[in-house]
Order: sequence, then C-alpha cells, then structure tokens
Amino acid sequence: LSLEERLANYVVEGTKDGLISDLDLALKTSSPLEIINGPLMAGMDEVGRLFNDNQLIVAEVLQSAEVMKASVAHLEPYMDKADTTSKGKIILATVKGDVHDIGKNLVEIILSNNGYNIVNLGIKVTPEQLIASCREEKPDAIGLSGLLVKSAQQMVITAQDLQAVGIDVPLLVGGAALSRKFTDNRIAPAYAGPVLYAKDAMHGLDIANQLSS
Ligand code: B1M
Repeated sequence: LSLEERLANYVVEGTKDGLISDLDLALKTSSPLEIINGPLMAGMDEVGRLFNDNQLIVAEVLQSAEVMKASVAHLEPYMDKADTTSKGKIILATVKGDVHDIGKNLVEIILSNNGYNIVNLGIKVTPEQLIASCREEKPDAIGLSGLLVKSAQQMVITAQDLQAVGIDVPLLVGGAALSRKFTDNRIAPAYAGPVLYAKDAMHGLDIANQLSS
C-alpha cells in the first residue's frame, strides 16, 4: 500500500500499529493539515460510508475516532503557529445532543495556534450553558459545531436563545450537517448578530481573521 493508503487505513481499521512512524514519514513531504485533510479525512469518510452501510458498529467508529485524535495530537506541534498577541476570545461548543468533537477540536487547535484565546465548552452544550459562559467570558465570537442533521436545527434554537438574552457577537457555524444555504436561510434570521458559515477549520480561521481585522 502507498503511504496515503496506509494512513487512511489506520483510521478505517481503527488501529495505531505503525501510525506514528507513517505520520512522521508523511511529514517529510506534506504539512500537518495536508495530512489531516487528505488521507486521514478520506479514511473518516470511508468510516462514515461503512457505518451507514451497517458494516461498522459504533464501537468500531469510536476506535477510528481515537486514531484520528491521536494523529491530530501527534501532528499538532508541527503546525504553523503565529507569534501574535491575542486577536480575540472565541467560545467553541458542539451543540446540544451532539457528541462529535474532532472537527471542533481541530478548529480550536488552528484558532489557538493563530493567536485566538479559545474557551472550549466541549460537547452537548445547551443554550443555557452557552449563555452562562458568554456572560462570564465576554467573547468576541461564538463558534458552534454540529454533525447530525438534528444539530443544524439545534443551531437555530441556540441562535434564538442567544438572541433572546441580547447576545449578538458574531456566530461562526460549521460541521458536516450544515451548509451555507441553511446558515443564511435558517440560522441568520434567528440571530441579531452576523452568522458566518465555515466549511472547514481553515475557512473558520479566515473568517475569524476578517472579523478581528
Ligand atoms: Co457519528 N455520525 N454518530 N460518530 N460519525 C456521522 C456524523 C454520520 C454522518 C455517519 C453516517 O451515518 N454516515 C451520521 C450522521 C447522520 C446524520 O444525522 N446526518 C452519524 C451518526 C448517525 C451517529 C450516531 C447517531 C450513531 C449511533 O449512535 N447510532 C451517534 C450520535 C451520537 C450523538 O452525537 N448524540 C454517532 C456517534 C459517533 C462516534 C461517537 C462513534 C464518533 C464521534 C467521536 C468524536 O467525535 N469524539 C462518530 C464519528 C467519528 C462519525 C464520522 C464517521 C466521522 C466524523 C469526524 O470526526 N470527521 C461521521 C461521518 C463523516 O463525517 N464522514 C459520523 C472528521 C472531522 C475532522 O470532520 O467533524 O466534519 P468534521 O469537521 C470538519 C468540518 O465539518 C468543519 O471543519 C472540519 C474540517 O476541518 N467543522 C467546522 C466542524 N465543526 C466546525 C466548526 C466551525 C468551523 C468548521 O466553526 C465553529
């Protein structure tokens, strides 16, 4: 198998045997984000497909998630880091009812490596928890992540609840269940401040940089 195929396979098979040495090999020719967005994401997509086809069970998908997390943790120190003073504070959360956090945690790594102060509230974050954190932290923006179809709807509810208590800092939204269209047509009308859709973590950084400039 080629190196790319082996990297995707670690994720699909949920195994870490040989993973670190292959990641180090890949780092000789590719950047950490190229490795994540390329073979590792391809592996995750295959896991999603097999799971959808009932060829994998949740426990196996969890093993795959562990491989992805271990890979990101290994690659993190090699990512570009901006040497800047804080560009602003951003609260990140996976919305209520959703446990998927690999994408959100990647967003955290990329934003914090690029000068943002991140408050990561974790998964299954209710609007009430988010509101309490906003009152305490006074963020410059809020980032919501969600991968389930129902999470897109939960983002609308969350936006409404934030608006109801007068919070209007920019809302950055992302995750596989979302689209720009859904964001513009459904989430933005429910919120007083700007609502911006990011298709991936780097796009999220671009948006944050536009907001802070
Ligand atoms: Co779940 N899961 N899962 N799962 N899982 C999906 C999402 C699914 C599409 C798989 C499938 O059926 N094909 C499907 C959703 C169906 C739907 O609603 N449309 C699904 C399902 C059904 C479920 C359960 C309901 C299964 C069950 O229990 N029967 C259950 C739900 C539990 C819950 O949330 N209440 C469940 C559970 C799990 C695991 C726990 C086993 C595990 C998650 C582990 C973890 O996250 N700690 C898991 C996994 C791993 C997946 C897949 C295979 C991979 C997700 C992932 O980590 N991708 C996924 C299928 C898939 O996506 N191909 C699937 C890699 C990650 C880097 O990408 O998170 O998309 P992603 O992030 C991207 C962008 O979306 C974006 O940037 C990242 C890239 O740079 N982004 C943002 C994300 N958030 C952002 C925020 C931003 C900006 C950009 O700004 C704030």
